[in-house]
Amino acid sequence: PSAVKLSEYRVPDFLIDHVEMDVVLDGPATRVSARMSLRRNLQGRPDAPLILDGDDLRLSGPLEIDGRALPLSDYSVAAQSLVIPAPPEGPFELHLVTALDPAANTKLMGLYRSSGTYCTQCEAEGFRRITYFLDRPDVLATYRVRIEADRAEAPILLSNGNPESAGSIEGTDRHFAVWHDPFPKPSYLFALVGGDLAQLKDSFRTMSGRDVELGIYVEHGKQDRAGYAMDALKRSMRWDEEKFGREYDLDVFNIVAVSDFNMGAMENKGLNVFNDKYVLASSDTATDADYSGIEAVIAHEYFHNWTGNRITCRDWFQLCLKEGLTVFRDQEFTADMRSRPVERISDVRGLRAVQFMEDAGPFAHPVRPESYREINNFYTATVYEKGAEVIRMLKTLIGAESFRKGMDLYFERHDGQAATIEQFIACFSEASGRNLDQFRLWYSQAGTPTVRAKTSWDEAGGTFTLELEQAVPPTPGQDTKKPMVIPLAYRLFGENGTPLSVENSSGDGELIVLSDAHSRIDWKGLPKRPVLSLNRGFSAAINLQTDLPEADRLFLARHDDDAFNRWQVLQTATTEVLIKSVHALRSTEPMPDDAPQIEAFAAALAHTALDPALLAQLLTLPSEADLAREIGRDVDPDAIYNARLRLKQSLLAALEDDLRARYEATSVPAPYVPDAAGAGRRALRTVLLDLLTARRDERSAHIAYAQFVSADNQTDRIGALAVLSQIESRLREDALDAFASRFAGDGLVLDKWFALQASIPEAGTLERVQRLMQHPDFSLSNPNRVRSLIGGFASGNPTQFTRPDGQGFAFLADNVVQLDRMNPQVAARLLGAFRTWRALEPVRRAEAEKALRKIAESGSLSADVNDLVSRALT
Ligand code: B3K
Ligand code: ZN
Repeated sequence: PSAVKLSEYRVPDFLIDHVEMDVVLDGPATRVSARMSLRRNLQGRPDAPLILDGDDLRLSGPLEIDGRALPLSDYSVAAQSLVIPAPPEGPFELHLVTALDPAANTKLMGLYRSSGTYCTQCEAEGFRRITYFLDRPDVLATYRVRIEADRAEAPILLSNGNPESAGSIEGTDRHFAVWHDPFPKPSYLFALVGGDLAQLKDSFRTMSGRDVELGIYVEHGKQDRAGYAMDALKRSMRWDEEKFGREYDLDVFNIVAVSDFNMGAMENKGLNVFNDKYVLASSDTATDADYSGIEAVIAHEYFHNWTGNRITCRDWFQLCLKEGLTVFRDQEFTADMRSRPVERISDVRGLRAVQFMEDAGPFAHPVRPESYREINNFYTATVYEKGAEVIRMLKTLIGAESFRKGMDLYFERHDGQAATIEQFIACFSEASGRNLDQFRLWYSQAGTPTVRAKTSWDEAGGTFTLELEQAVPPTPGQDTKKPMVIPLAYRLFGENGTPLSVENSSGDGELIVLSDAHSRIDWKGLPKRPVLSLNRGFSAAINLQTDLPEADRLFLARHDDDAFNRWQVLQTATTEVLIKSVHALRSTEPMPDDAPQIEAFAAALAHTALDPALLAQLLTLPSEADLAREIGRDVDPDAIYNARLRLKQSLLAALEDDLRARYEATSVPAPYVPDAAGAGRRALRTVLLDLLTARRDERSAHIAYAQFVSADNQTDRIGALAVLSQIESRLREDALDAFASRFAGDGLVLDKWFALQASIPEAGTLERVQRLMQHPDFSLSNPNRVRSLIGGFASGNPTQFTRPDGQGFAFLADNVVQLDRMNPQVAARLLGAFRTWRALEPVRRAEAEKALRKIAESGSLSADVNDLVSRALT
């Protein structure tokens, strides 16, 4: 397919104001009748034909315009469109009927069936798989939807908006329901559900006193696992009122959980459809991470009601307008619900592990891309997570008050519209009185900026100087870059850790705004050389290189009042030691001295007042992916793995007593509560268990096994099993078997079991994964199973996926090709594992390339896979 370009955007030639749909759910004989009120767009091309999008559709019966059948000669149907060359000049009603077989829809886009339930997914271009339409986000229509189905098979019938009527169809076993959505919306927000589901009910009174009925629909027997999601929903609704002044606008808000879903969830107006992974939780089946994932995704989809639905995107290039902003909002929500510093650390860890990687490889693209071949491939960490960082930087730059004013202006000015990034940014420059032209480079320039910071001290003049230098690396299609606007929050500390309040030469309070390639900042009149804490809270999404002397680092690790930077200082030091070890392991250089790391960890352990969640973060070594990214080229995943293990072993040798004492202190029996405090304690427990078992011997296996068998909740159980699965032993296999029989038939829980086994860093793992693909609870047609087992291997097992014999790559390649015939989106997602293949050492790199070429040559690929493979290879 040819590329779609932002520069070629044209307003639609026609508009659709209203749609009346009649959907008859009837297995392979399902029919969709659509009556659309169309009119020419006066801003469009005056003589343009009407071209409706369609994908894989079958028309049933003749087309009608204003109630009259259209002669066959007056329209034509092609693979992806329906063209009416000369439609009426004035407004008219077009009626057409399409015939669908939802059960045969394995792409899970459009109308499909998940465990028998009829459901839809329309973003980005799925509505065109239901009916012919102007399937683009800048065509906004109101919808009335009548759904009809067998009452026994589908007692629940849902669509967007408010329920209008319902009833039986006399003389049959069938019934119907009519839904009306008064808010004009683009087709990607359309949704419909029909099935036999259990309902959890609740209600919410909005800030203006309206009562909203809330419903969460799940498979029968799982209602008791939906309570946390409902609680998270109500907290999200309240939070959006309090923090952004946004009130919910319909009489009902429904969520449906389905087990076959291509992504996490979907924000359809008034009817969110969710991957059941982000709804269902009980202490016995879900981990703390699952609970916080549910809280975040429920909030995210709910927040889309204003940022995405009431104000939507003009075109798909503006995707970050809704996604980056909504991720920012859900991150702020989590920070308010849980611990702000812990949320920040874990968000930054995620950003670096995925987005920084993406930005440094063949898939790098701007937050607002300029062209795409397949839009589904742009639901990326760059659009989402970097998109959120850009909003956060904007807020830091203009201040919280102007930021809120800008948001208010945005909601007021663009409500009901399909907007652009330019319009969004204009609200903030008006609200703050600041020119944001240069800031907009964050949307158009790909690549993670590097900032080098050099400090100096002039004793005689009492002047402390900071020299900054920024550079943005070249990325595909962008060789040279301009300097960006980089907001660096900072603080200077005097002796004993007291913050100094001295104006810097650029005068911006405790904020340096770097906007040139080079810049120099002076602080004058200081009695002593201060210690600088820079990029506090990760105020700018950059790679920061500082020349901090060892003494300053130790000082900051102890005294910095920014918890993020306290964590960062230790991470940076640990990363440096680990990289030295990697080099030593691959050469004859001596191993580095890890005494300073041991000392820092000992100090953290001794700090009893520290929040356990924060301590868990401090004690977690940089990941293998983090180290690979820092090393950047000629990466040897085995050496990275061994360097980390070696450091864990030295920490254990030096600190065993402290680690054990602390571990035992976390084991206090307490009833499971999925709150931040409990989660922090359990996270710490598993991090300590991992260190305590670093010898990976039989005794280590016993320690982990003991936690596994005594666990009374899934977090402790899976934490123990994750640690145990890294140790080759009989106990590991026993524990894995016990887990499998306990949760047999529960795919969602077994996903954790699949993923753990896929991540075992041993030569036998590939075979194990292949064997597991035959497991009765595994299925290639379920996206969650594929992601946990195949995705878990490709993205969660750096040493085995990149086996030097190339078999890991070849395995992925074969599965991508096979899956592509069934579900291109899921197949394409797996290719994300290749985002860093060029950084590998030559032997592995050659094998990765072979596998990519094999995919490329396998013929009849989907647009999704084709686009990624060709980008990976250029
Ligand atoms: N907007 C959806 C993602 C749709 C992905 C389409 N390939 C979920 C979300 O970001 O909230
Ligand atoms: Zn979203």
